[in-house]
This record gives sequence, C-alpha cells and structure tokens, in this order.
Amino acid sequence: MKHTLLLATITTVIGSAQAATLNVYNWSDYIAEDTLEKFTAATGIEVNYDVYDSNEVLEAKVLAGNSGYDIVVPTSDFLRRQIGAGAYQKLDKSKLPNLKNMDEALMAQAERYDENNDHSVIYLWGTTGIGYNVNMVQERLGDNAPTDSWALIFDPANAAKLADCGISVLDAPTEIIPAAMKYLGLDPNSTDSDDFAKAEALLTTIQPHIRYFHSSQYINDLANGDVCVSVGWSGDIYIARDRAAEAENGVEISYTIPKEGTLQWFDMLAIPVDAPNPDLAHQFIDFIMDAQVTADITNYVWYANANAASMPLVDEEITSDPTIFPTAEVRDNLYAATVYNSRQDRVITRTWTKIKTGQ
Ligand code: SPD
Repeated sequence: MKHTLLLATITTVIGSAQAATLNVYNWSDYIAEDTLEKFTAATGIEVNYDVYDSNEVLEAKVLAGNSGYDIVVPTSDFLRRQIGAGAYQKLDKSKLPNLKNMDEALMAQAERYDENNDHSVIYLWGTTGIGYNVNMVQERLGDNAPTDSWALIFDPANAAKLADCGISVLDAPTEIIPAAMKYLGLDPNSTDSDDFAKAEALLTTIQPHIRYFHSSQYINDLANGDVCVSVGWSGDIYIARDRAAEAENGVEISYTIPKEGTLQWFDMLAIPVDAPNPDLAHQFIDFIMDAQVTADITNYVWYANANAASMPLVDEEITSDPTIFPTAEVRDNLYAATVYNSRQDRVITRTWTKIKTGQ
C-alpha cells in the first residue's frame, strides 16, 4: 500500500515535471533576451524554444501534425489557411485575462483572418520594406537615390548599379510577388494570372542583380556591410542597425516603407490543435500580453505590438518612429495580405522557383 502511494507520488512528480515544459516555435530574432527567463521565473514552466524564418517552413510542420509545439507564430494570412485545415484549437479566453490590454482596432484588423479572434492573438506586427546602407547606396546612386521607393531595386538600372555591394531579397514569395505588382501599378492582392506573369517578368529581369534570397541572413550581412540593400522586415532592419552601432564599424543603416505602398502583416500567437500542453500555452500567451512583457519585447526587437496598455512603456524613439508605427497617411497606403487558395499557392511556388533560378 505504502509502495503504491510512493509510486503514485513519484509518477505525479515526474508527470508534472514533464508537463511543465512548454514548446515554442517562433521566428528568429523575435523576442527579448530575458522574456523566457522571466516566464519561467513567474510560472515555474521551462521552455523549449525553436526558431524558423519562413511561413512555408512553419506551415509544413503545422499541417503535417504532431509538431510537438504548444505555441507557434504564423502570419495572419497563413494562419487563415491553417485554421481552415483544422490546425489550431480555439483559445479559452477565460484563461487570458490580459486580453483586455490589446488594441481593439488592431485586433479587429486581425479578425479578417481569424473570425472573432477565436484562435489567435497578435504577437507583433510590421511592414515589409527596404533596409539599406546609406553610404554604399549614395556612392552608387548619388544623392537622389530613390531609397523611398520600390524603384531602388525593382528598376533594373538601379539594381544593376547596386549589384556589386549586394542586394538581398526575402525568400517570401507571397510578399515579394505582390510588392512587384504594387510597383507596377497593379493590385497587390490580384490573383489574375496575367498579373502574376507581369510580376514574374519584372522579378526575372532583376534576378541577376540579386545576391541571394533569404529571410534572416540579411540582418548580420547588412550590419557588417556585406550587403547594401535588403528587402526585409521592419524590425529586422533596425536590429541590423543596432548591431552595426554596437560593432562601431561605421555602417549606417536606414529603413523605409516604399512610397508606392507595402504589406502590413500580423504575426499571431496560436496553439496547434494537437499541442501537448495547451494549458501552459494559454499561460504563455497571457504572460506575453502583460503590458511590461510586450513593451520589453518591442523595445528589444523594434517591431510594433498591438498591446495598447504597453504603449506608455515602449521607448519613445520607437513609438514616435513612423516607419515602425506608421502615420495614418502611410497606413492608408499599406495593404493586407491575400489568403491564397491551394491552386494559387502552387502557381506562386512555381513562379518563385523560376524567378530564383532565373529560368
Ligand atoms: N525576425 C523576425 C521576423 C518576423 C517576421 N514575420 C514576418 C512575417 C511577414 N509575412
């Protein structure tokens, strides 16, 4: 009897030790240095933390099932498609008291992809734009370099002049093809095959001038002066700027939202339907929605958040920067991501392979 009790106690202890590990799969360079430590200190829950740099990689894992992750962070257009495939569980909002901190207008925007925000909460948001090395671009294109325009790289004459110092482009077809459409004056949300063909033709023309397509390598490369222009994500460019400043290497980096308009995206915290520890996942989401926790993340990664209560705690240098928190005028020029169906997705994948390989 005593033995049975002891065994039961040991099993419970082991069981709870196992249950107290949360598995998180997030974008690289996308959390403050001490967020996980603070979460563990506050809750006793240990965290396994893995990273990715592409929605396509995350999607393959989530749709295959049994990913082992309790928290993932898809961008809202990918989330929409994955919700349709039954990949996420509904949030138990009674376990998320910090939802009261969220900005209602931004959460309403995110509802476009997740009705009633049933499965997700905004983690961070941003824009896709142009990061550039101020001196290297000025040396090649002069004082009137169109750094505020997609023309900086989509005009083949400019791309050719910048090729030697290095252009990198996100390996993100659902963002770059619409950006090319926008530059051409087409609807970036178009799914018309003629428009895909026009974007493909433009991107194929500049492809020989592009050093690489990758979605995370550019942070260090920009910071070190190994590339001079990166089509990248807002906060990542600021991280590159910080790294250059820390290295005191004389590299000056700037970020612009192209005047023609660009994508505004939302990265969403969500719990896979087969998450091993949904209760811990809810505790993590609520922890992230704490005003100070979210402010610390934004202050570290320079991405905008959607937590209204955190705003007074975010550095003014960030809240007042219109390339991070765009003005109403700039916001009017941003577009939302298209949710492509599987047929359109296949066209995009084929088109992208042709562009990248230059065929
Ligand atoms: N280094 C973090 C990058 C996060 C970018 N998420 C972007 C999704 C855009 N669709």
